[in-house]
Amino acid sequence: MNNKTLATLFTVLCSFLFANTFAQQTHINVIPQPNNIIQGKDHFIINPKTVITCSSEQISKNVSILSSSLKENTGLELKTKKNAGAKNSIHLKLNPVLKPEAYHITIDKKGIVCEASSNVGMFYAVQTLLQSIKPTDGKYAINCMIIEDSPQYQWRGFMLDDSRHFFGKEVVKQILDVMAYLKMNRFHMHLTDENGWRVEIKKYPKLTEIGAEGNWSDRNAPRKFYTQDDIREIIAYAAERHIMVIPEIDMPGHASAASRAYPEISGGGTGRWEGFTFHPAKETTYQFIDDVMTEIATLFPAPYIHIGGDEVHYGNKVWFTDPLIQQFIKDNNLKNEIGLEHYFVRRACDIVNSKGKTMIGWDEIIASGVTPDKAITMWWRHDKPKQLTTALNKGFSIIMTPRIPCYFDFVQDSTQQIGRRWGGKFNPINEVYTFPDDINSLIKNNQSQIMGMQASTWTERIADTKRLYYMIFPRLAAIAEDAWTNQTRKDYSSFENNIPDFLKYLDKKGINYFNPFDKKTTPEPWGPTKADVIAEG
Ligand code: TNX
Repeated sequence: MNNKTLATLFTVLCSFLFANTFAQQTHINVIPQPNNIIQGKDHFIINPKTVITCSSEQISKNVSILSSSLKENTGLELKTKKNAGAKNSIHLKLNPVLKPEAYHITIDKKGIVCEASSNVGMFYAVQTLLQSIKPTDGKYAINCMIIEDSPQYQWRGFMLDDSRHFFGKEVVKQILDVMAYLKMNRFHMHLTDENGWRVEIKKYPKLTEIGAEGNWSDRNAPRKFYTQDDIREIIAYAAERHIMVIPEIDMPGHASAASRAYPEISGGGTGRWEGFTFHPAKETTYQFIDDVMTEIATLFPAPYIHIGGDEVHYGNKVWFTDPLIQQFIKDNNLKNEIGLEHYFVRRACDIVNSKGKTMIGWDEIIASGVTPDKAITMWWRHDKPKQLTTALNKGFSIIMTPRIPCYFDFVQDSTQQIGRRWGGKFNPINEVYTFPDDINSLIKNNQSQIMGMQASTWTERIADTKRLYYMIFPRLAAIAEDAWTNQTRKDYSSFENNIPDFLKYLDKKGINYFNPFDKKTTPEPWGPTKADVIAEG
């Protein structure tokens, strides 16, 4: 046999083995499930002599993250060394070829090598590793394998409504910890709405002196809000975990708290929707929004500002009779009140763009005339799929957060009494995980426009932390895997097998949750007032 024949034989043999190994590709006990796993034989045991090594400054931050988390999880206190190539080591290696959020992990009998091109990629490698290291008979063994992973979507989000009830920065930090564990990377803060304006704006102190008073359960509750220092603290905490913080200042509707503080820019409203809108025909309103956006744009480094834009028709009755508004519609050829609403959104978009940011808005904004180069939309009205297809046809980038299955103010089990339902439907974890078929096929056919997925937690009926966590967990894990893992790699039964370890992690952190396997162990927390007991349609 000559060399050439040998080489050919070798290649054939390798590709056979390669194919075989791929055939064994399987799932591991990690959420979100990595996108590519090649299982090997044997295992590596981490012992007190194992060292952590890292050859590049660029990713070395992760050495202390890995060593302190390992100590916390396993009690093992591993030494760290600079040089690579040591036996019995966990080596963090810079691999400039990989995309920023991607990572590789190779585990063989001699040790572990994690590769990434950036701190974020290495952070995700560390998360995967930490979840994979589980004790068996008191030993920390990990199976030999190669993991090659990167996210399906760039937007893996969670939204918290801090307006209806305020939760504060310690709660936010706990949520950010769990998000990081699940490789989620977008935290959307819904900071203003009917019940409270929750972010300090220096130029308009009454927004928080008056507008931060009260909440959905109690109009007279003491004022609560984030100072600009608090926001900076949250942003820094999130950044360490590679999470971007996106602010939402809702307009022109859901503005009641701002109206209470500055009635002169209120667009009026009656009854339940008192002061619901900003006044759309006064230049002082647009000046106010410009000033607020200047502070928000400086405070939040994210390239996006969310302007809401939802449900204006709920509380804009006054627009139909206010002479100033009617005159404004005529003067600007806006046809009617809807034309005026669209005008408002376009101006808000111009203001946001003028601060160097891209606007995000709820799916109402796609009819306003804003364009996909200036704005992104969040599709939320699951009962209006046409909004999604129109947004797609218009070329918008879209973040998927349809009420069903992405709203976490909907109950997660038929036995639960407090929280929303829609025509009898609600959001159990398996449905958050699988997504409805029609949405899945739209996503599949429009991949390039789908930025990702987000769970949104509205808090009208969530008045305290215990209930908040009960609604968020463990469903957040399902959204995380929806957004990270390719559709072809998703498998509910394997995901379900991984939930118990996630629950243990939550237990360790003292975070409440609903246990889908044993409902009795986690009874539904009662709301502080009887008014919370609503299962609405
Ligand atoms: C709709 S989603 C809203 C919120 C409510 C939520 C309750 C959206 C853009 N607007 O104001 O809190 O439903 O599920």
